[in-house]
Parts: sequence; C-alpha cells; structure tokens
Amino acid sequence: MDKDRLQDELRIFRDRNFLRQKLRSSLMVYVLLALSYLLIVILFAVSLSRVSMLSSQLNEVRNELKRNNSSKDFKLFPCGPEAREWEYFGGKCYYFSLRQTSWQRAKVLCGTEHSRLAIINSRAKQNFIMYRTRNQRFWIGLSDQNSEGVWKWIDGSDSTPGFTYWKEGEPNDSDHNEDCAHVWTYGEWNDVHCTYECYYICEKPAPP
Ligand SMILES: *[C@@H]1O[C@H](CO)[C@@H](O)[C@H](O)[C@H]1NC(C)=O
Ligand SMILES: *[C@@H]1O[C@H](CO)[C@@H](O)[C@H](O)[C@H]1NC(C)=O
Ligand SMILES: *[C@@H]1O[C@H](CO)[C@@H](O)[C@H](O)[C@H]1NC(C)=O
Ligand SMILES: [Ca+2]
Ligand SMILES: [Ca+2]
Repeated sequence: MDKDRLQDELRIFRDRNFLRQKLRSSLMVYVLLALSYLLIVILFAVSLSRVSMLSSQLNEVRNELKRNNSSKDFKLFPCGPEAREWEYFGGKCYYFSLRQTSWQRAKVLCGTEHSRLAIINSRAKQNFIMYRTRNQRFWIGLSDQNSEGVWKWIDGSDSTPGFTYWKEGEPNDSDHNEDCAHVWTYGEWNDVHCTYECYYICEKPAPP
C-alpha cells in the first residue's frame, strides 16, 4: 500500500517535471521566435533607412545638377532659358519683333507677353537699342496721342524733361497726324502715323 502511494507520487512528480520541462522548452521557442521577429524588424528598418538615405542623396545630386544646369543657362540666357528670343540689358529684357504692325497692335502684343513697349530713358539704353535695331524702324513706347505735342512714355511719365533722341526736325506732326514714335536711321526718333506698320521693341524686368 505504502509502496504504491510512493510510486504514484513519484509518477506525479515525474509528470510534473516533464510538464515543466515541456513548458520551459516551448517558452524557449517563443522567446527565440520573438527574438528573430525583432531581428527581422530591425533589419527591415535599417535597410529602409538606407534606401531612403540613398534616394535623398540621389535627389540632392539631381537637384545640384539641375541647379548647375540652370545657373549655366541663366548666365547664357538671363531672361530665362525658355525665352531665348529676349535679350538682356541693364536688368531688363528686350524683345525685338520680327513682324511689322501698328503702334496700337504692338502695344497689345507686348502686353500679352507681360511686357510693354520700350521706354528709352538713358543714353546707355539708346545705344543698346540703336545697335540692335540697325537703322530699321521699331516702335517705342512714346506717343502724343492724348495731347498734341506733349510726348509721354507708356508708363505715363513725361518725355521732355528726360533723355530724348529725336532726329533733327522731329517730331514734326506731319499732316497734323503723327502721334506715335519709332526709332529710325542711326536709332534716332521720329513721329509717324500710329497706323504705320513697323517692327516694335517690348521691354520687361529680368527674372530674379
Ligand atoms: C556643380 O558645379 C560645381 C561648380 O561649378 C561643381 O563643383 C559640382 O561638382 C557640380 N555638381 C555636379 C553634380 O555636377
Ligand atoms: C543638363 O544639361 C545637359 C545638356 O546641356 C542635359 O543633357 C542634361 O539632361 C541636363 N540635366 C538636367 C538634370 O537638367
Ligand atoms: C516729317 O516727318 C516725316 C516722317 O515722319 C518725314 O517723312 C517728313 O519729310 C517730315 N517733314 C518735314 C517737313 O520735315
Ligand atoms: Ca503729334
Ligand atoms: Ca515725323
């Protein structure tokens, strides 16, 4: 009887021990699983940050290339690489038209390009324009349409107190009907009918 009980207890003890061992080993497995999971997550995070670092570096190089390119372009084309028909002078950009039209139409056409007919208010600008126009007739932003004999620039400023470069004997208001000004031979200014058709010069500030 006693021996039986002893054996029983021994068996129970063994069972318990076996159970504990089983529990311990499965716990071990879980811990290992958790650890490997953690490792995978860490590896993934590290590789992700590597990739994003690489792509940001790539972006930087690309931006630098773009900057280099555009700065080179801006040295060659200060009015913008997309506006190569505009010529730079003294902080402004000038367009010398290839078509001839009336003064009024020229004014509108400059407006559609976010510019206005050129205002010549210095000898330097006059030199630049006369060199470029080579004795061809080009409208400038000067007229006496509002008040005969009172020549005003297109920005509303009076022309008389400032720089002028009229041809000798001009403005002569021929036929009492010459109210718009263009540059002519040697870049000198002349008044002519506003419906006369000639080239024109647009002017706008250079991009920053
Ligand atoms: C951009 O230009 C600078 C100097 O002009 C040069 O040092 C740099 O290497 C260039 N960068 C690239 C990406 O070409
Ligand atoms: C830089 O300019 C060169 C040629 O001028 C062109 O081939 C290249 O695609 C440009 N790069 C960028 C990033 O605009
Ligand atoms: C007046 O100016 C016009 C040009 O606009 C010219 O053809 C004409 O000969 C000039 N008239 C006189 C009298 O100078
Ligand atoms: Ca006139
Ligand atoms: Ca005239």
